[in-house]
Order: sequence, then C-alpha cells, then structure tokens
Amino acid sequence: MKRLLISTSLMLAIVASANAAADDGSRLWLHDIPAADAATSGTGDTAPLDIAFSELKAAGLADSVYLVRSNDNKDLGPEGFCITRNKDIALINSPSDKGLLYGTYRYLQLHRLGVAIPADGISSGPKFPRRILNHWDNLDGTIERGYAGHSLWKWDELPDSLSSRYREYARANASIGINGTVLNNVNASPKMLSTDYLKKVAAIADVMRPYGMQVYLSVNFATPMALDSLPTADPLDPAVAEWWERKADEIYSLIPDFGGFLVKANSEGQPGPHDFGRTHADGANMLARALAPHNGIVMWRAFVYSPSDPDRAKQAYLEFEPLDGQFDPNVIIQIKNGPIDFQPREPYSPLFDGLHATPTMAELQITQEYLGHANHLAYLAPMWKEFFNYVSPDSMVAVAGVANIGDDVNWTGNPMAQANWWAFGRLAWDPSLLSRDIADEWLRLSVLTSEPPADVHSALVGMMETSREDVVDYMMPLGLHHLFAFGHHYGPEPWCDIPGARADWLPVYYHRADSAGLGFDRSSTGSNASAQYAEPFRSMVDSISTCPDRFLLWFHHAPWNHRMQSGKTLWEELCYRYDAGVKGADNLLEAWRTAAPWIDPEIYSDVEKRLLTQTVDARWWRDACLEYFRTFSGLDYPADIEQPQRKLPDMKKIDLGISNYENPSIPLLDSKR
Ligand code: GCW
Repeated sequence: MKRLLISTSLMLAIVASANAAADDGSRLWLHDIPAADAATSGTGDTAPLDIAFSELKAAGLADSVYLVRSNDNKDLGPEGFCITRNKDIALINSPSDKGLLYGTYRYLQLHRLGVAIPADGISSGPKFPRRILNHWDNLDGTIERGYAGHSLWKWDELPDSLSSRYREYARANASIGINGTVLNNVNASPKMLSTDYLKKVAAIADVMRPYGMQVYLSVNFATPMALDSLPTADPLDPAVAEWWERKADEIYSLIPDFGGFLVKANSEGQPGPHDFGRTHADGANMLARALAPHNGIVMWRAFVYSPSDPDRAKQAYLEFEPLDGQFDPNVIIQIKNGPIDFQPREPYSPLFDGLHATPTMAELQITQEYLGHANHLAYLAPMWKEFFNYVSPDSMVAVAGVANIGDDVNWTGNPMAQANWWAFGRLAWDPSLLSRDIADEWLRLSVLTSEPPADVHSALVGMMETSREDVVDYMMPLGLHHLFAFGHHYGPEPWCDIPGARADWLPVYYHRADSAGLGFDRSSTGSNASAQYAEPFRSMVDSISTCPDRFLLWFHHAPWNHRMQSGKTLWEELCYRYDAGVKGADNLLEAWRTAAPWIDPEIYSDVEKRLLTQTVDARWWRDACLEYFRTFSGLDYPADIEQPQRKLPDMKKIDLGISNYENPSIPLLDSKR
C-alpha cells in the first residue's frame, strides 16, 4: 500500500460565520469555509491534493485529518474515497488525488453538519464517471433559459483577466463531485472554435483543472464552413474529417485534458449530418474519430424532432433507435429525461429502452425553464429520483444537468434554486441518495443560521419535497404538458394557437381538449408512442384502466367523465389537482414564514417575495386552465375548491406570450396577501 500522510500544525476552531454578516448567498453551501484561505496556487498533478490541504487548513482541521493515497478501495472507482476514524484522527483514503479532494469536501460537510464518522467508516464512489454541467451560455453574455443574470464567462476579458468567480465555481462543483462543464450553448456559435476563443477556453480550463473539472465545448456542426469557408461540412468528406482532426489537435495542444464535444445537430434549425444526406452516426463518428487519439468524447444529443411523425414524442426514438450499434465507442447519446422537453412531469424517454449497444447519458434540466424560472420554488431532486426509478442509473455512463447558474451574486437568482445545483451534484454522485436527505443537508449548510425546532425544520424540508409536485399540480397535472404561452415558457396560455407556427410548439397540439375529453392519445388506438417503451411500462400506460393518473393525459384522450384511480371523474380530479396546487403554493409560503427566525433576513425576504409571486401565479395558472377547459367540459366546479377568480375573456386580453418574451411576468392581480 502506497501511503502519503500529511498534516500541518495549524489548529483553528470552526467559527460559524453565517451569523456574523448579512448573507448575500454568494457562499453557497460553503459558508463557514473562507474561500480566500482555501486558495491555492497549485497546478499540475498534485493540485487537487494541495487544495484539499488548504481547505482542511482553512477549516482548522489540518491536524486532525490525514489524507492517505492507497489502492485499498479500488471497487469505489478512481474517484471514490473512504473516511474512517481512529480516535481523534480522521483518515480519508482514495486511490487518486481527485478522490482525496472529494473525500475532503465530504468530510468538511459532515463535520459542519455535526455527523460523526461511524465506526465502520464511510465509503463512497461516484455512480457515473462523468458528471457534467451544461451551460447554455452565448458568447455575447446572454444565457438561453437562464434566470440568474448574465454568463459567468467574461469572454471579452479572457484570456488575460480571470474573474475570481471561475475558481469559486470550480470549487463549488468539486465540493459536490461535479467533474465536467460544457461552457457554451448547444445552439453553438462557430466562433467558439476559433483560435482566439480556444485560448480563452484554455484559460478557464487552467482554473478548472486543479479542482478536477474537465472542460468541454458545444460545437456547431457546420463550423468548418462558417469558420474556414470549406464548401461543405459533409461528415464523409475527407477534407471535412481532416479539418476536425486538425482542430482537435489544436484544442489539445492548448487544453491537454479537454473533455470533448457536445453536439445539437439537425434540431431546431442547427446544422447537422442530415443536411448532407448522412446519418447522426456518420456525423457523430466523424467527430469521435478526431477526438479519439486524445481520449476525447462526443456527447451527441437526441433532442430532435423533425416532423417525420405527427407525434413529436416519438421522433427521437424514430431517428436514433435504428442507429443503435452504429456509433463509435467514444460517442455517448445524450437524452433528455422525457421524450418532449423538460416539462414539469414527463414519462421517461423511451429511447433509453431503445438503445442497447450504444452508451447513453441523461440530460436533466437544473434551470427551471418550465417550472417557474427563478420565481417559483421547485426543488427538483424528487423529479430526478422519479426518473432514475424508471431508468436505471446502471444503464448510463454519464449524466448532464443544464445549469441554472449566472453572474448574479447568489449564482442562481432564487436562493432556493442553489439547492438544485447541489442536488444535481449529489445525485450525479449517488442517485440512490434520498431527496429529503439532500434537502436537509443543503438547508443546514446553506440557509439556516442556526438549528430551528424539529417541527420547523421538517416543515422546511417538507416544503422543498412537495414543491415540484405543487408546480405540476397548478401548471399541468395528470399528464398535461406544454400549456405555456408562446416562447418564454412561463405563464399559461392553453388557448394559444398562432397561425403559421409549428403545430408542436402550441398548447392545443398537446392537450387536444374537445367536448369528448382531454389529452393526447399516444396509446395503440392513437399515435402508438406507448409501443416504443419496454414492458411492463408499455402495457401499463397503453391501457387507460392501468395508466397511472399522473400520466393519463400524456397517453390518453380521456372522456370528461372518465373514472380516475381516485374514484373521481376526470373533470373533478382536474379541478381538485389545480386546487391542490394552489393550496400547495400557499403552504410553501406558510412554511417559509414559520422559519423566519432561523434564516438570514436578506435571504428570507428575497425568498418570501418569490413565494408570494408563486401563490399569485399558481392562481393564474388554475384560472387560465380550468376556465379554458371548462369551455369544453361544460361542467361546474366542485363546490369545495377555491373558485377561479378571473374570467377567460379578461385573461385572453393579457399577452403573456411572445411580445413579453424578454421579461415574462404574470401581472400581480392579487398581491394583497
Ligand atoms: O427546451 C428547448 C429550449 C431551447 C433549447 C432546446 C434544446 C438550447 O426551449 O431554448 O435550446 O430545448 O434543448 O436544445
């Protein structure tokens, strides 16, 4: 066993700094550990170890924690670690320096949480070798679907000037085990691969490296044409393949540990191999061959929906399943969790069932594009757990999360949305963790200034746990999806029908309300999307009598008087679901208010304002959807729900859609609360 024992003499007491000054949210879950003290100039192979020492030193634990590099726990993978205790000394043990860094951060978290290391120690290794953030950041500093300010990456200042936030970002990610970042939007500018920009990327990569983070880039498939005037980007043209090989050589000469490419091809107007009569496999493999000599990978997205079938939910499977087995080994197909697009609830994507001979990875969305942006609380760990319940993490080689991070002081706009960044990292490391434990730790490491009474604490955890389901209930319960106003994906416009727009961008395409009922028939009597799933899910959702209520209107056009599993009719259940969503939003606010004394005042009032907006928006959603669907059902509301307040003609007069794209908001009609 190779051993490396190090300790320093400094012994400081941990000082809870959270109470000392107003909290602007910038310190994330790393509160008590002063970032400046944990700075390191370390570069090269031992940099993660240098950082681990600095962190322990800054926390005053350098004397009581030993880092041991050993090969004893190989089955936890190269990044895994064990923490054991011998009297007053903690031993962190890993085969790699990166593993020691991860173990150190975990130890520091447990220490702050007051969790004692059990007698048999703690062993932990990451489920997915690649745990990656995807930034949809544009080179002009805007962020597609970003709600926390502008991009962190200051391209105009790079490479000469480095924002201090790059290191803070790397550190935050390392502290939760995230080991990769795609810096730019999948709607990628060809300029990203210009030499000038690659030097900027290299400067960022130098900051990420000591923290164990690899940098990746999204690439535009037609870059050789746009950047170097090649007449084609045909993947089977030798000159094109050679261009990419040279580009890869250039990238690796600047960034030796570059991770690889993420590609959105032939999707929403992006160029791709289909433009040249080639397949996704032709395109992906050509890039993969350019990267293979450098150990780089291609993450090829399956988010495609060329209208080859009248049901958009089927299209990714239709395009990719026939290509199974045709991809090079360093290609991973990156699949959104659901078949459409990050809706508040979707069934899992059947493409996970369709690819057997091709490595896959899940793309989850941390930014709340469809869950109330930075205004609404929606703690997403329960949603991701739900997904991993259907699709085994064992079937994937990596996981990506579309980041919710911008240059706002508190990183994520809504302070509570930091929990989703944290939760993504925690679940990417270990998808078997419980979402309530993840929430509990985050609350104690980030938001709470001192420990509240047990009932308050559990109300806070409870509010996080139910919040996503509340959003589903007041926006799109029972399998409804995409009822958003056109463009910004914030407010409801179930009636939205824009002449000339793609049908599958419009709510009426998805909900199909008529006097007979509601929902999209994707069963064998309809589009037969259910047939893309493996058994037993296929049969379960195909039959209206066994389809779970939560997916009913995704898979069936159900009659208004359909008997739900609850025993209520569809119409009644719909009304009660929207009502439950509104009540749920009220409860979130209530729970938050009970916790006020234990939360920093600045964060408290910021979140309170947002929760208030959420209660108003929830009612707007309920009113818009129920009033509109009632024009089809012709039925009355149950007497025991809070009755919708607004009338359809009034709501239709307010344009929540494309003309308010830049600054979506639902007018605060009811802010008296
Ligand atoms: O959800 C849709 C978004 C687009 C996004 C696209 C994608 C980056 O509305 O903004 O583009 O998905 O995932 O490619």
